[in-house]
Amino acid sequence: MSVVSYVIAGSEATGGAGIQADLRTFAQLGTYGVGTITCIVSFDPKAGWGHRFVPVDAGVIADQIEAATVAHEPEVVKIGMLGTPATISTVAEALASRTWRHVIVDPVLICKGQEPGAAFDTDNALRAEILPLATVVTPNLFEAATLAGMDDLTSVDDLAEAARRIADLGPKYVIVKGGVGLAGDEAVDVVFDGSDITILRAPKVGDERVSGAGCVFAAATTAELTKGTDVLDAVRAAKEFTHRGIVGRISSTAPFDAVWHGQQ
Ligand code: PXL
Repeated sequence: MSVVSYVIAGSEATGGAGIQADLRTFAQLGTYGVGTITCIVSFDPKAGWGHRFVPVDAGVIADQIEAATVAHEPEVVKIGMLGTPATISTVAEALASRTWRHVIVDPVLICKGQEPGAAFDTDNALRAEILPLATVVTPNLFEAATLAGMDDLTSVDDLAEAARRIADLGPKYVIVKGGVGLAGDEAVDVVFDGSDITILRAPKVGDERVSGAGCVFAAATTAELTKGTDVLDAVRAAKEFTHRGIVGRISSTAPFDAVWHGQQ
């Protein structure tokens, strides 16, 4: 079994989220991380830390995927931020041209600084072209509501309903993350495996969103699946790993802390 965890995602220049968090997570969990960059997000400290977003040329993305996949023949891939319909088509085509043991999709939909119209096209392209190729998808509350075509999700039953609807779009396993956005003392995740719902709970660590939590959760799931763990145990381990990183978070002059596990 390959020891390579492959990620196709965006760069987030403060290092808290995106491919930086993914590759760090792979290393922490003992897999060999290989990354392909789809876009570059550079928050702007001069303008309220808003997103500056630059897509990587589709041909350059295809070249990176060719180099990575021919060199390593990875079996497990995580898809993070894609950002444009052109990128989505390029990545979908590359994914479909190989067989994978697992394709983990973190459906990063919105990046402030993108045109709302463009984001709508991007959401639809992700739903139509990437989700059918996913074995595991990890939407947060907002992403789950958007993909499921539901209004606000406010209860565990709503999360379960969204998970069922998203499974109809193709992914075998859907994990809807309640996070800090769902009321209550616990961070609740709902896992749907195509027939059963499993509910995972952990105490919330404060009420602030911590940068990189979603990226690290999907990346940790990817690393565990690379090592041959089954999906439910991989998700449980990823939740525990992410929880520890939220507790150990690192601060910076940016207005949000980032997931960090301290010196190992
Ligand atoms: O956390 C979502 C995310 C993922 N990937 C990139 C990002 C962000 C959020 O800013 O910039 C590249």
